[in-house]
Amino acid sequence: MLRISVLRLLGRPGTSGVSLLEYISSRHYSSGPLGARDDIRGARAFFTTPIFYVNAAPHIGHLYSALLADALCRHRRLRVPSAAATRFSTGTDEHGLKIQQAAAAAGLAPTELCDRVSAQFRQLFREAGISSTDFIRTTETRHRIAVQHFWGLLKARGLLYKGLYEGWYCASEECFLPEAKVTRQSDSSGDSCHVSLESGHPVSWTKEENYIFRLSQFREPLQRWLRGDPQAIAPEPFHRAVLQWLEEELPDLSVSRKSSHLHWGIPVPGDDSQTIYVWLDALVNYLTVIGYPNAEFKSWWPTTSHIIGKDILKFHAIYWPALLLGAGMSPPHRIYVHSHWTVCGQKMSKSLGNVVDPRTCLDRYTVDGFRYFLLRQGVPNWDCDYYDEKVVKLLDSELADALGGLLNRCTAKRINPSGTYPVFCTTCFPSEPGLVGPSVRAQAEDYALVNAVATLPRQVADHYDNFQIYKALEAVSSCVRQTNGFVQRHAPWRLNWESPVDAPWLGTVLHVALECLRVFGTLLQPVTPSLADKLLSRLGVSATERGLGELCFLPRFYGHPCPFEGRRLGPETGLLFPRLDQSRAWLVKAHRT
Ligand code: ME8
Repeated sequence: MLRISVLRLLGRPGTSGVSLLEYISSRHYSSGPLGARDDIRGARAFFTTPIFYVNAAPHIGHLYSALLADALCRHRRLRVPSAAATRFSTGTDEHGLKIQQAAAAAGLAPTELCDRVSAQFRQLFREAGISSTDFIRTTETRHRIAVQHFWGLLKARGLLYKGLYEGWYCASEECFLPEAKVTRQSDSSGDSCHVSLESGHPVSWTKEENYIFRLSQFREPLQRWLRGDPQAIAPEPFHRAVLQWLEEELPDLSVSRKSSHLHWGIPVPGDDSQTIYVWLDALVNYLTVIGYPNAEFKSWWPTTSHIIGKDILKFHAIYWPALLLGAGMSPPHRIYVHSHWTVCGQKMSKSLGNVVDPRTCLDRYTVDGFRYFLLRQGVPNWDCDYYDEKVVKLLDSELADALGGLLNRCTAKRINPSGTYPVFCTTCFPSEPGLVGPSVRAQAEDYALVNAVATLPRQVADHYDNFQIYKALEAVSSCVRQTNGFVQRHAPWRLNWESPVDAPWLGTVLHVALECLRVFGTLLQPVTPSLADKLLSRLGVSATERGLGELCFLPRFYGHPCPFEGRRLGPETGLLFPRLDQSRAWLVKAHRT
C-alpha cells in the first residue's frame, strides 16, 4: 500500500504578510483591453521565455518557445518601432539537483556542464534569429544578488519560516509531488521503485528541515487576481485550469534544501547550511534581467509577458505570482501558455531516442522555413505532432508554390517587362463595387479580395494579442490563396501591354497583386524575417516603409497617392523559397534506414 504523503510543518505559521493582500484591490486588475494597467504600461513591452535546464542539448520544443516569444516581440516592434520600447529575455537555468546529478553522471564539474550546454542554447538561438536582448545564466553574479535580495524581502515580510518538510521529491521535475502523482514501477533490474505518474521519472522520499514559504496565504489573492483579469493567462483553458487548481488546498512550499544534499545553488543569506530552491532561484531571473533590485526594474515589470510550456504552468501561475505578491509586487501582466511537440505520436525523450535536433532542421529547411513550420503548425491549445514529410509538404505548398509563385507571377520579366510597380487605374477598378462601364473590369470577388487584405493586419494583430500566431499565419496564407485566385482569374499573361484597352487593366492587376504581396511581406516579418526582407526588397519597399504604422494597403483604391506606383522593383530575381521535395534525397534515405 502506498504511504500517504504528509506535510508536517513543525514551524509555527504566523500571520504577517497578509497586509499585502490589499495590494490586490480590484482597481489594479481591470479586465478590459484598455484598462488602467495598459495605461501604466504605455509603449513598453517585456517578453520572456523560460530559462532552460542545461542537463541536455536543446530540442525543437525549446526552440518553439523561443520562436513564439520572438514572433510576439518582433510583431510588437513593428507596432511600436522605438528600439528602447521592447525587451526580450531568454537564458539557461543552471542550478539544482537535476544539474548537479547530470554533471556527476557525465563526470564533469557542474560549471563545465553549464558552460557547454548553455553555449549550445545561445548558439541555437543566434542561428534561429531569436532577437532576444538578454541571455541570462542563473550562475551569474547579478542573478545571485537579485535572488538573495528577493529572499531578504520575503524574510523581512514574515513569509518564510523553518519547518520539517517531507514528501516525494522528483529531481527531474525539481519539485515535490503529492502522493496521488506517484506510482510504483519495476526498474530494469526488476527492483521496485517509485516514479512520477506523469513523467515516469524516479522520485525519492525526502525529509528535511527547510525554509518554507507561506504559500497557503495566497490562495484567495490569486483567485481574485485571476477572476479580475480574465486575460492574465492565455489561452483561456489554461486560465480556467489554474482557477480549478486553486479550488483545492494550497499547502505551504519548501523553498530551500540542505546544502549537504544540494550544494549546486545559491546559499540562503545568513544560513549557509541551506541552498535556495531552484524554482525560486529560476523564477527570479525575470527580475534580474530588468535590473532588479535597482529601481529601473519598476518601469518594466508591469509590462511583462511570460511565454511558457504547459508543463511549468503551476510554477508560473501559482508559485511565482504568490512570491511576487509576497515581495510586494504585482503578478505578471500576461502568461502565454503553449502545449507540446510530440514526435511521430510519441513524447520526445532521450530514452526513446526520438529527440529532434533543431539545428539539423534549420539546416535542412532553412531558418525561415523551419521558423514558419513551427509557428504555422504549433497550436498552443493542444499538442502537435512532428514528422519530416509534414514540414516538406507545408513549406512547398505555402512558401514555395503559393507565395513564391505569386511573387514570380507578378514580377517575371515576360509579364512585367518594365520591372516597376505598375500604375493602378481607378476606372478599371473603381472604389465602388457594382459600377458598370466600358472600362470597368473588377468583379465582385476582386472587391472581396481587397476587403480581406485590407482587414488582414488588424486580424493578425488580434491573433497575436490572443497568442494564436498560427491563426495569424493561417489568415495570411488564406489571403495568399485568394490573391493567386485573383491573378488566375484575370490571367495577366493573356493581356497585352501594347494594347490601349488591356494595358491599364494589366497594370492594375499587377499593382493590386503587388500591394497584397507588400502586406504579406510586412506581416510575415516576425515569423520569416529573411524571407520577408527578400520579398519586400524585391518589391522596392525600403527599410523605413516596413512598419505596421506605415502599412497603408492599396491607397489608390481609396483615392490617395501611392508612393510605390512607378517605382523600380528590387534587383534580386532569385526564387523566394526553393521547393524542398526536389532536394530531399536525405528524406528518402532516412526512411530506408
Ligand atoms: O522547466 N514541446 O526548463 P526545461 C514544446 N528550467 N515545448 C517544450 C517541449 C516540447 N516537447 N519540451 C520543453 C524548465 N519545452 C525550467 C524552467 S523558467 C523560470 C524555468 C519548452 O529545460 C517549454 O517552454 O525543462 C517548457 O515549458 C520548457 O521548454 C521547459 O524547459
